[in-house]
Amino acid sequence: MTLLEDPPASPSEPEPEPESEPVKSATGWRVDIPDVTAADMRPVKWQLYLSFIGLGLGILMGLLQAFERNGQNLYDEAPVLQTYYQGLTLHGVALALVFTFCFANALMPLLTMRGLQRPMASRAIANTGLYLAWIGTGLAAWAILANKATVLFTFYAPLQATPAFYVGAVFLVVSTWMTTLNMLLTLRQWRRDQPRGTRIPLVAFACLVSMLMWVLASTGIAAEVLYWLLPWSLGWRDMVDPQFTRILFWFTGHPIVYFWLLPIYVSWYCLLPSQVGGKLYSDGLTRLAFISFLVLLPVGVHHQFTDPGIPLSSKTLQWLLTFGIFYPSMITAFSVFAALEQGGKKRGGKGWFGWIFKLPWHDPSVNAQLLAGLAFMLGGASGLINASYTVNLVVHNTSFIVGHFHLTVGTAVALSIMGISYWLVPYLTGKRLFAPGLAVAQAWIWWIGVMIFARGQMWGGVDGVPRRTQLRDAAYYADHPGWHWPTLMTAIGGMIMFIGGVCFFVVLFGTIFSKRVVTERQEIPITDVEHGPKESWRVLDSLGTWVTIAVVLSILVYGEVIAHYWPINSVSPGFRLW
Ligand code: HAS
Repeated sequence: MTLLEDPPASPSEPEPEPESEPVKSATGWRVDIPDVTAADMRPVKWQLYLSFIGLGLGILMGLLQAFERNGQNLYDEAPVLQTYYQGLTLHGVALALVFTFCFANALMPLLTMRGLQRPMASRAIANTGLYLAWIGTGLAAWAILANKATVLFTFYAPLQATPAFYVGAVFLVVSTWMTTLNMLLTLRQWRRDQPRGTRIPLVAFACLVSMLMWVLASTGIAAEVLYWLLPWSLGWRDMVDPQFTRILFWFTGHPIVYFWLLPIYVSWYCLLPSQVGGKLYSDGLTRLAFISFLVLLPVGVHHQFTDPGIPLSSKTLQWLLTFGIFYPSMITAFSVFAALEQGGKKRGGKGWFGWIFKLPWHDPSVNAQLLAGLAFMLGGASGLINASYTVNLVVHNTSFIVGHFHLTVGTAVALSIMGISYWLVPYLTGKRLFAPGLAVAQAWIWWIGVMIFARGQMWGGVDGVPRRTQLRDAAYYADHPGWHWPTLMTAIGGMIMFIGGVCFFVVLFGTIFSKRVVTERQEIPITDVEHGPKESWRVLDSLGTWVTIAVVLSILVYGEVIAHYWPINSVSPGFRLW
């Protein structure tokens, strides 16, 4: 049987009812995955800790950026850092690549293990992925801190970084491939043990589809770095084509946002409903939503609406596909709202809105994810503004985009990760959550901060405030009329977010170093489904079919872009800022 082979058809489809067995019981702390040992949990835990290091570095840089918007340049005072752009690179790489990737490397295998009720197939692969992630992060961090990679997180040519930066990025991406390979091998083992036709448990299915989407999507950035940027940085290649490498970057660069988002969607679909006492509406609809993200991955040109060298036909096609990929998020909004409403009503909530107040807002994990979801409604709406071709001409390269992505990745994703951590860290460490009241306050502080921050960025953006620019150092921008209030709001909001971030780390360290151990069995709150797999099409489980469709569509859509662009025009030497 191949890894992605379709599940064999069978008239009956018994749901697996695996026995859960304790794995750790010295203090009474046990987890709900049979046969899993501390050695199986180690890569999960250390991927998570690396992710938190990324978060910590990122929010520290965010504080400096907030001060910059308030007219104070702290980069001259800060140790190691030399420029605003160096700090901004660290901010972007630490958050967009390290924090998110390593969180996926932790959560996705854990939930796959929970779904399939067995440890990962290969401890060696899991550990290799872990080492690659740590070494990759170390290399990239060294390059950035040495000011040899001030190229921002998009590392567009012709800006050139030292080779260590690209090698670090490659290692980080390969660590995610290792995770995916291990998950697929685990699926294969599981299939061997199941009666023919057994449906893949929903949570494991969602994790697998998300990772497969990312592996396909990351081929663009892999080709860009391995064939062009790394050899160019090593001096083995004199010139590159900046526009062509940008096309490759954005092939990966849009689906990368779904790689950040989908672990959160797994939590919103498969865990949050049970945390609030509700049920997920439909197994089939959920599978369809995840498959849509896989199939509709070639939409990166919507980041390049203003770029030359890409024909209007490609821009129009990808604009249409972008509106297509809006639907799985609408399915998500419907499904999650339905589950929340059911949970709230079971708790005595009445009427159209009464159930909202009955949700368990006092639970730090639920509270953070609800607030993250509320922010995402605005983040999603602003995504549609960006995606509208003509309106994009107004907002592109302005701070409006920064407002958009702090509502999406900066809150829907980051705040959900914090919320998930409030059950995940106790689950992995056997320690009780420290200061749950502070954890609830933390999420509110972050959320209030981002509302002010994003309002400032978006207001400024429509008035033309550029993004990725040290405003206070540019004479024309420094006292630009009309920009005072939006940039001040950005500064204040950013500082409030920083306080929310510090509170998160207080709770985190308090938990990890706590002496208060958990004594009961730790359970991942997997949700029940109202319309289960018996009511959904078997073909949805056919991972091979969906991957093939995604590959064919990507070749067709990007074939048109590349055919029009050809031949590659390598004209640019590297520009080094060191
Ligand atoms: Fe985006 C640029 C379009 C989603 C991140 N985006 C960016 C950049 C980033 C980013 C980082 O078309 C900048 C990249 C750079 O450096 O240049 N984006 C979209 C669209 C969507 C979208 C159409 N973006 C995201 C997500 C991101 C993200 C998700 C990170 C995770 N974006 C664009 C475009 C650009 C862009 C253009 C280029 C702009 C330019 O010119 O440079 C959609 O997928 C959004 C769909 C989402 C929804 C929301 C559904 C709501 C839900 C919440 C349910 C509520 C709950 C809570 C659960 C329709 C699911 C209930 C609570 C209670 C209390 C009841």
